[in-house]
Formats: sequence, structure tokens, C-alpha cells
Amino acid sequence: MSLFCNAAALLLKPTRAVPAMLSAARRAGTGGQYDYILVDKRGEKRNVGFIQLNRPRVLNALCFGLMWEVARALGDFQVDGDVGAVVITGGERAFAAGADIKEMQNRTFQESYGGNFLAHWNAVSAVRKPVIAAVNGLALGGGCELAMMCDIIYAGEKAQFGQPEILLGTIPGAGGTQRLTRAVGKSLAMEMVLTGDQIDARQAERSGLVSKVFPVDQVVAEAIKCGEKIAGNSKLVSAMAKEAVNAAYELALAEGNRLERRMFHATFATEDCKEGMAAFVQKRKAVFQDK
Ligand code: CO8
Repeated sequence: MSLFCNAAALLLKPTRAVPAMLSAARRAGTGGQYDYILVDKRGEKRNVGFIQLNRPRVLNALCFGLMWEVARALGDFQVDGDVGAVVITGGERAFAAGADIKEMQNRTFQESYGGNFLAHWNAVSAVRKPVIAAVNGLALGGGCELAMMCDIIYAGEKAQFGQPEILLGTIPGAGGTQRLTRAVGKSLAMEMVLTGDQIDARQAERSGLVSKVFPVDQVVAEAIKCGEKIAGNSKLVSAMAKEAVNAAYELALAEGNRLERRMFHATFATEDCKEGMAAFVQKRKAVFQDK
């Protein structure tokens, strides 16, 4: 089990209330096998980690074991020196139709709060390598939230995004009220969260939730292409760039600009910065060593 997975395990305090889920986690946490996802490396240089959610019969509902496996696969890609970016995708009908409602329906407050229910979802936003969501079909509830935990969202023309939790008598719990509001603004986020209405790929693009829309059969290939482009840059400096952009969510402008400037200064300590600038001056392509 990777360090990353151990970190995820620390978030999961065993309580008597969640034995079934913990045994699912144990099953998912041993060996190299996955029950709920397909994991591969893609791209010409096999430098793009690839995770496909694989519960098509239930529209990729995000059960505990599936999200545990996603955390584990991301942890493995994080420490894989060849991987420079990761793509997460689902199927053509659904990226994911949300957290697994059947798994949640009988939970109590005591179990949820006491067991820090679903804290391991944070693993997706904690990974330091760039992550691209390639979304076809439905991205609802936790599915929309999972896409928003990624750094870039590419959507297929038929993608639908929504936060329908209100229709179940609950509210988003993995960033749907926070990341969605920052992405699309208050009015549209409020409308989606309060009515449960969905938006289509074009509206998602217009409102800034997704960066590009592609024909359904091209979105995964385009996401991998984007991953290859990112993986061709310095992995060290990409991690700094990701950290700096994410700081825009957390910090006031002056503090954010100061952090950005300090990280910019820090890039001058890397071999890759020397190589990048030398390559420009010598009119050749830079070869980064991730140092
Ligand atoms: N959970 C469990 N099973 C699901 C889910 C789900 N979210 N979505 C679909 N399924 C199952 C259905 O039960 C059905 O299975 P079965 O055939 O065994 O009954 C199968 O998938 C196919 O679904 P439908 O027959 O319903 O297909 P339709 O095309 O008729 O409808 C819909 C598709 C509209 C997507 C419909 O399935 C639906 O409304 N699904 C639920 C969507 C939803 O409400 N999502 C939000 C869930 S709550 C959530 O995500 C909170 C996240 C909090 C995370 C907190 C982390 C810290």
C-alpha cells in the first residue's frame, strides 16, 4: 500500500458503524487488483495515468470501495516517476451519477460524523500531479463534485452536470456548494443546488465549469492528448504551477500574488528552469529532467 493510501487510511477512523465499508476498503486496498475501476497508462510515452470508473450497471455510482480505489490509483500515479498527468473518465452514458444512494440511505448522523464518512474523497483534490476529468454523459451530485476536484474538465457534447442532492433531502457534501459556486458564480450555482436542475455541456463551457467540449467519441483522446502535453513539461514545475493556481481558491489577492512570486523565484533553483531558458535561447526543444 502506498504512502498516499496510508494517508487516506488515517482519515478513516474505524468505528463499529462502518464494518462493511472498511472490509470493502481492505479488499480494495490489497494487491494490484481493482473491482470498480480500470487503471492503465496511456499516451505515446505511457506517461498519462488513466482511471476509468467502471460500474456501468449503476451509472458509475460512487460507492465507498470505488472512491477508495480511485485514491489508491492516484497514490500510485503520484509516486510513479513516469507519470506526468492523470485522466479520470467514466462511460458514455455516465461519468458518475453521484454517490451510491443505496449505500447511504440507512446511514445515521452518528455513523457519518463519527466515522468521518467519505473523507477519503479528499484524496482526489490532494494529489499533486495535474488531473483531467473527461466527462461523457451524466455527472451528477458526487459525480459533478469528483469532476470539479480535478484540475481541468473536458466534456463530451452530451454531458450533463447537476447537483440533485436537494431532491434527496440532502445537500452536496464534496464541494458542490463551494467549487461549483467558484466555477460558475452564485446565481447559476444557487439555481442548480436549489432546484436540482442540470446544465448541458455548452452551458457548462459558457459558464466556465469546463474548458472544452468535444464530440462524445473524442473527449477521452483529447484529455489524454492534454495529459501528454502537460507530462512533457517539468513535473516538478507543473506541481508548483498547480499549487499556485489552487492557492487562488484559498488566499486573498495580495497573499496569492506573494505566494506566486515566491514560487516563481523558487523555479530558478531547478535544473528544469535553466534547461527551459537555455533551450529557448539555443532555439531547440527543452528536455526536462524533473529536477
Ligand atoms: N446511487 C446508486 N444507484 C444509482 C445511482 C446512485 N447515485 N444512480 C443510478 N443508480 C442506479 C439505479 O438505481 C439503477 O439501478 P437498478 O437497475 O439496480 O435499479 C441504475 O443505476 C440505472 O439507473 P436508472 O434506472 O434510474 O436510470 P434512468 O436513466 O432512469 O435515470 C438518473 C438516470 C436520472 C441519473 C437516475 O438514476 C438518478 O436520478 N440517479 C440518482 C442521481 C442523484 O441523485 N445523484 C446524487 C446522489 S447524492 C450525492 O452524490 C452526494 C455526494 C456527497 C459526497 C460527499 C463526499 C464527502
